[in-house]
Amino acid sequence: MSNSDNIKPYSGPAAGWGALKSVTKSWLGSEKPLKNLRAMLKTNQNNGFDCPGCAWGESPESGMVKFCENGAKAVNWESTGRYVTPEFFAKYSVAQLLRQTDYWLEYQGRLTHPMRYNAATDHYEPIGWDDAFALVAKHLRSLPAPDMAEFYTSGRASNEAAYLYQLFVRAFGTNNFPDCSNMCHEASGHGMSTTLGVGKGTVVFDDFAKADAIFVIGQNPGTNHPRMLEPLREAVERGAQVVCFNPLKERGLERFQHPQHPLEMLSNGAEPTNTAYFRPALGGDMAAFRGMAKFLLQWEREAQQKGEPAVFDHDFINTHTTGMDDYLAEVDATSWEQIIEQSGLSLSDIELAAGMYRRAERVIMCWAMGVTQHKHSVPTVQEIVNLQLLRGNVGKPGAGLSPVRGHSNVQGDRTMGIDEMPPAWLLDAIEKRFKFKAPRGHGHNAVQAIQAMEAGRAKVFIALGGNFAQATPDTPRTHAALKNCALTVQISTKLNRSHLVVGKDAIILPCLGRTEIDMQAEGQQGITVEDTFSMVHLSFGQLKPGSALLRSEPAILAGIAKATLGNFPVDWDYLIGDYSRIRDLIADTIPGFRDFNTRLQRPGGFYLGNGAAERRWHTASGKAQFIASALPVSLVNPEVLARGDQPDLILQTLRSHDQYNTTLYGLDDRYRGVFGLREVVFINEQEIRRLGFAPGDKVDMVALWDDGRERRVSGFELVAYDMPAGQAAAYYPETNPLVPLESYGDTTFTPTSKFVAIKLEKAKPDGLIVSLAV
Ligand SMILES: Nc1nc2c(c(=O)[nH]1)N[C@H]1C(S)=C(S)[C@@H](COP(=O)(O)OP(=O)(O)OC[C@H]3O[C@@H](n4cnc5c(=O)[nH]c(N)nc54)[C@H](O)[C@@H]3O)O[C@H]1N2
Ligand SMILES: Nc1nc2c(c(=O)[nH]1)N[C@H]1C(S)=C(S)[C@@H](COP(=O)(O)OP(=O)(O)OC[C@H]3O[C@@H](n4cnc5c(=O)[nH]c(N)nc54)[C@H](O)[C@@H]3O)O[C@H]1N2
Ligand SMILES: [Mo]
Repeated sequence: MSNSDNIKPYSGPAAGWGALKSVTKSWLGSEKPLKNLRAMLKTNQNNGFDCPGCAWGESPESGMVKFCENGAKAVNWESTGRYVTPEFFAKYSVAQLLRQTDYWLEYQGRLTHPMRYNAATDHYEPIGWDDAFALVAKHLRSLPAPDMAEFYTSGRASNEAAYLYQLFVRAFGTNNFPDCSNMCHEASGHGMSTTLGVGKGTVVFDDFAKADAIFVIGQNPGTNHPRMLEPLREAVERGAQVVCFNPLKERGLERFQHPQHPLEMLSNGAEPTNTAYFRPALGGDMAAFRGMAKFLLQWEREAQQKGEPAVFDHDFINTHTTGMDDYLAEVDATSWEQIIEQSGLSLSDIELAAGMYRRAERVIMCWAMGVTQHKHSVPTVQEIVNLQLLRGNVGKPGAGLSPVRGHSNVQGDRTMGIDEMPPAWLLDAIEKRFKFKAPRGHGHNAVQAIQAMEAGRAKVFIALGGNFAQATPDTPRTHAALKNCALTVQISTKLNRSHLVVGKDAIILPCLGRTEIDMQAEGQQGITVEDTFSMVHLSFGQLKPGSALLRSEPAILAGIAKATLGNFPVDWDYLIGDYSRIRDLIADTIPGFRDFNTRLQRPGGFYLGNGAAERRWHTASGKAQFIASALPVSLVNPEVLARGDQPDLILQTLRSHDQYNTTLYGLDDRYRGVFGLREVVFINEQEIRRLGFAPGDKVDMVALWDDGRERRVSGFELVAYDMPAGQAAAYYPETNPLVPLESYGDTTFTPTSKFVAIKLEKAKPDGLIVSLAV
């Protein structure tokens, strides 16, 4: 057996000709190419709108048109000329829609009308806005306790929407704020606040131009943050090092061509962007960084003996840090055997990486989901910080920590108080400003929200964007949990599976997207977002709304709030008339936003500031804190091995090039050579044969987790791929049925999406493709 025609190796570079061709194709394939082009040109410019793609930021000075292939797709996807109307819902029952693929569902276009589910007919039917708000209010008010409602947020929501949402929900009486961040960068926030006293990255865009080395750990920028490739390429041109830690050779990191340098594209002259590429075991990064620290310590001791210049930055360590001795004792206590075994790297690889780190005066460490979606992600982030502290690589130009965020405003949403464990100062500030008692207990994160709905402890589920049913783990269980609700509400732009996994009552509230003009009583409104470098800026929609009935996210939230609480604790309609009134409330209650409306007028927006970047440490000790943790005894959970079954492979679930999270723009993954197909699993060819299969075979993947449930996805094609032994990689969300709800990060509750222990079985001939089955 050999692979199907869908699998063809890709030899071109990333982001060059192929990218532009693909973008052009999606423009031409769209009903409104000219309109989209106009929108594109305003993306990420002053007075334009913030790209609804990723959270990567730009230099505030740059006036250049900045876009990337995947930003183009995001804009194009939102400003489609296809619509999901009441006629559409009259034509298809929910049962019929459930049989369609995720790709098909979103491809149908923009939602146009508020709709209510009718269980008797199994169809959605139109409902007026006021009736919809009244229905939501009735459900909320009839709950025995406010904690029986869950309020989900996806990271596209604006600051203004997020702020109103948290105000309403807290006035209603709960901190149940599960959000996409729970499944994403939660470990970065925890790991950095405990060590540096800030939960956000310490670098700004301009630091990349000053760094001597940039480490890119567990991140695939060629697909997920394409605009980041430009500073990486510039770094290499300057002679700086780009050091990658990734088990897969991701195309964007290997070779790169920039679409804004057409000459280079003509010559097809791709150049290497990285100076070293290390391919660790899944979850092996903490061990790898521990190994690097062990080399640094050895070299520091040798330097001391020989009276040579120190390897550590002792001035920085003495003035600014605490806990180093305990940490170094832990480094000494960690054996090389364990480091090599767990990292999956050789001693010489680790020495090479440590040497590159030592040679660089200024180092930026970047990371994303390859670091944060593991059981031990918090200590892994802390280990990255420890290493940076040893050489004073925090709070100086060209150096620092950069967890590269996902959704375009996920960082801003947390700043606005979308937080199930809100800090006391936030609640104090809210109580002082609004004169109501804010709930003090911890609310639910995403995993706890599913558990609560499953057990009937939560009965109303409201989603501000996103696709909760597909983005979360243990798909059949999550679906059952949602169906167990009395009411599910989706505030969204496009149809997805979450709209179809309905509670007894269900409502769809269609909203404006970021590309669209938002007119309110006092005129056109802009919204604000915060990028991964803590820059806050305004964004104005440019396009005519997809339907006259659409309302903005803030207006919809205000409608629900007013119907539920009346004009308490604020006059909701008044706020919606002019969003600068919402921003005044933000300025009153959220640190860093003083004179919010005035400072926003500055081109490029303003910087929120970052204590650690200025070497001010808001930690318990008042210093930057080394944290000493032992490496995990085993990376594999006891629940996996409970029956004495050894996994065949460890699976990571990741993104293709043609998707934005659960939104599938197409079925190709060009850089990895997959076309028109998503049910594939990448494995090293020798491993495929070791397990008794051949490339092209169809298999089932079965997760190992000892709780009596079967977790299986079926009919995945085996693709031989250059990657380390013992590993597999397949796309999310199709593989979410394999991720056990109870398999999450310590203290973060982030599902271990990059570490799922699996067995391979020959596909059952009648195997269902699970992304279709509910
Ligand atoms: N076009 C596009 N852009 C996006 C998104 C999208 O879906 N599409 N999603 C947005 C969001 S919400 C986010 S959070 C980001 C996600 O951005 P990424 O984190 O880049 O996304 P993933 O596809 O999950 O890729 C994880 C990468 O980590 C590697 N990896 C997996 N496990 C490990 C490990 O244990 N160690 C190491 N060192 N590497 C590992 C994988 O091989 C892969 O290259 O992108 C954002 N931007
Ligand atoms: N197995 C596995 N699971 C994962 C991950 C993984 O790597 N592996 N990654 C996790 C990560 S990092 C994240 S961030 C989550 C993402 O989880 P979510 O944020 O919940 O999912 P998205 O797919 O981004 O949501 C897409 C939907 O958002 C709606 N939408 C789009 N734009 C707007 C808008 O402007 N306003 C509103 N109101 N709605 C809008 C549309 O209806 C669209 O269908 O998934 C997580 N799940
Ligand atoms: Mo994310």
